[in-house]
Amino acid sequence: MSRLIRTIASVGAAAALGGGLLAAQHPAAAADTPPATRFAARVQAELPNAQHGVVNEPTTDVDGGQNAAYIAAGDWLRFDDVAFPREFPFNFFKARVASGARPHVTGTVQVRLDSITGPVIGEIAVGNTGGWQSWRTDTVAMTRSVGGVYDVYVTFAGESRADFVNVNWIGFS
Ligand SMILES: [Ca+2]
Ligand SMILES: [Ca+2]
Repeated sequence: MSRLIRTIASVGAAAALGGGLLAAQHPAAAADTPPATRFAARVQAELPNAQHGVVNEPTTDVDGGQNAAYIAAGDWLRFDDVAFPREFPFNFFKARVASGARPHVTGTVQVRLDSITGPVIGEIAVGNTGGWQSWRTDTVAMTRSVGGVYDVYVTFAGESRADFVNVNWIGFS
């Protein structure tokens, strides 16, 4: 199932970038390949090492590129080998989110380390932000400080099965 969805995401990315102009402006997005290492301060949501139920699309957010979309409860993203500073561990989880969810449709963006069933160490509640490209950055304190290298899981939860959020990037501080 996830393989099929990745294929769809790749086709969508290729189609979106086929015009050339966007590809020229954002060559990194065209590769559709997660970086080997990345710093926790900002992790692009559209470049996971694995995911379920998520499709990438071009974003009109300030830095351009792509965002992860069509996200409902039960969907997830995995980012391998994310580096947090060891000497000054990070305490906050942030997510760049937008939502055109219907009234009363809300959900949460959760972060876990090294296991998709591990404890949620940070959780951001999202409802309609004014549209699927109306972006805001939400920040929450985590339940623990994080230093070192981890596989970061972003899981999505909620009562509704409807899509409730787009994510451009996540980050820590
Ligand atoms: Ca989905
Ligand atoms: Ca992005």
